Amino acid sequence: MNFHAKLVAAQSKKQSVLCVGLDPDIERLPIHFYPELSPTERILAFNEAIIESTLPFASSFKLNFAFYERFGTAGWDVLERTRRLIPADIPAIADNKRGDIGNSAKFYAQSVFEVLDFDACTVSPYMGADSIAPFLAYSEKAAFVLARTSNPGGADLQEQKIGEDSLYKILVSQLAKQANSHPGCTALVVGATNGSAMAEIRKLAPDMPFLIPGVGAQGGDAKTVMQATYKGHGSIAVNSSRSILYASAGADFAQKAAEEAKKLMHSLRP
Ligand code: OMP
Repeated sequence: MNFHAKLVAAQSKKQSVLCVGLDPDIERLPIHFYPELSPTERILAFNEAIIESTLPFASSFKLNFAFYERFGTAGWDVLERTRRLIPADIPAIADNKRGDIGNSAKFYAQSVFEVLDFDACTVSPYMGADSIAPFLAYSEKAAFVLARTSNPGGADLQEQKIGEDSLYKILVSQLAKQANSHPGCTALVVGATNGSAMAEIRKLAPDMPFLIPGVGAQGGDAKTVMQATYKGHGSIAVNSSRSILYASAGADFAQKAAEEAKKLMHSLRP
């Protein structure tokens, strides 16, 4: 089953577009949670508890590699082990924001899709079509290309005008055209913090799946996201990390994470 079919199936089953972000920050883990373990083993135990408690409400999970790579080899090991904790019928998205010449990108794609066995990953479009192509060569997987990001600096380049249009719109139009030759594989990252950009992108790419981060800690609004982008099961995966992971710093963190995930799931219904 390819990534998109898996996402559609998981979202239909759970009636949820929520993507739980596994971005574990060791400084924010509950202080009394396995204090005897090493930092990376604590992270693994934390992830296990979060996956278990939020699974009824999550139709995908996303791992941002920064939170693992910072620990070197031990962090990479926990990244691999965390990925394996995600059930086979739930899409696992690697947030690694790759982008390089084709000859190098093909090995990044091999690493994330074959070795780590993620279902999708994030890709930076700055180096152009040949830097994205190696990811699209995997017909069972998907590449989420950064279109209009949620951060304040997202405007610096993405909103620059080239002729009449801003750079992000030119990018999305080009990707939407080529998406037909890779159905379900080409997807977009669209930040939740900019309502008009979300709506513009959906107009230009009516059929492409969006990964939408920025709800929760970054202030994006669930209702605006749904109105601007939702087009049925598999059309969007809305990520939130900190608002769920750190809903409580106490012994009840997993229960509070589940409550927060459930609340967010309900607010993300059409
Ligand atoms: P929270 O702000 O804690 O919910 O985390 C958001 C997650 O989405 C982090 O892993 C970010 O790195 C990621 N992200 C954004 O916040 N904004 C973007 O525009 C793109 C991403 C991403 O590619 O996932």
